Amino acid sequence: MVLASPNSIRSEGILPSNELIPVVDLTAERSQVTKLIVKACEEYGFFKVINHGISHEVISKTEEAGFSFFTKPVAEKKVAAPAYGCKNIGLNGDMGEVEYLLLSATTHSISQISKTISTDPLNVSSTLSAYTEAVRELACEILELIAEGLGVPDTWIFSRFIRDVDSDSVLRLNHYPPIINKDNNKDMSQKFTKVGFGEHSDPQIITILRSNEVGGLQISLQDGVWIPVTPDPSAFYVNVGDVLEVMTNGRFVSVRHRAMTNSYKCRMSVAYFGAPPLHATIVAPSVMVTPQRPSLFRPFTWAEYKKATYSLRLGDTRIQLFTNK
Ligand code: GA4
Repeated sequence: MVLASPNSIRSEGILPSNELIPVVDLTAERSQVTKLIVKACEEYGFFKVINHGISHEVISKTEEAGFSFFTKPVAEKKVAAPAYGCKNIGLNGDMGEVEYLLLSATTHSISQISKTISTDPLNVSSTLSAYTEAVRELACEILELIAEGLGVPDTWIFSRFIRDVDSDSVLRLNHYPPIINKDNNKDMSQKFTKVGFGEHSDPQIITILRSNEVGGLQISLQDGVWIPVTPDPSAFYVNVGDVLEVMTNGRFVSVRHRAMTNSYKCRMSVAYFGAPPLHATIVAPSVMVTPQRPSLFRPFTWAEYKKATYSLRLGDTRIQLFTNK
């Protein structure tokens, strides 16, 4: 496959549908749920969750807060920098057709940032806090189901990190403005699709993602083959992050994904990245290490991993830096 330019993607190498993506109904029978989640994490590092129990009100208020911020004039949005960013991703020159709010997922940080993003900061702060608490709880529930499904005796082994008061979890709102097709020719829409957020895996433990009804997210199964994820505003999508790959001793895969822009409509996504505290040591529980599956990674702290992440480019793989010799 030859790409016309790094930012414009042709349809080759993109599978037409996402019927492959596993759907987990959290109200189904528990042992079925744990099995399905483990299988999805092993095969894709990605799945969709329905009947998650998070109220429509919490979700829609967060979407409203996001849109009312992103539709402000640029000069007003810049007041929220460095939480607000436009096009620049990370510290090493990565760029994308995206603007975002990136904040630490703590009540204090949310309330501070709310003062710079809204004229009704108390309202925005309580909206974003309620959303963060709800998705954190969902992440914990999923991580406990995972531990159970893997047969780890301490079922809080993964969720404890993100329940910790010192958890380094973050919340990100991404806004992908449309790439306007001046010819207004729908057949040409592929040509006007650009990379909103380039290919990468998430460094943390787990990501809980949701978007409005506009598509753009794609996951990578094998090199060069991308699967578009059909948007479902009533569901959440779950990504396995690098830390969970390490803590399952490579049994789960951290999914590589990217977000493309839409020619006509704004996409907004909200992602909660569940992370350990900076001082926490990342190591697979002993049941994950067997003679058939010897320990793949050396122990390291989340601070070390985060430092490596920010010293590299967005699309780089960092996990290899932490393998056992
Ligand atoms: C990808 C996942 C999260 O959005 C993020 C991103 C972070 C950033 O935008 O500051 C990174 C990126 C993400 C991975 C590699 C580094 C760090 C940009 C970048 C080039 C907040 C995260 O934790 O890692």
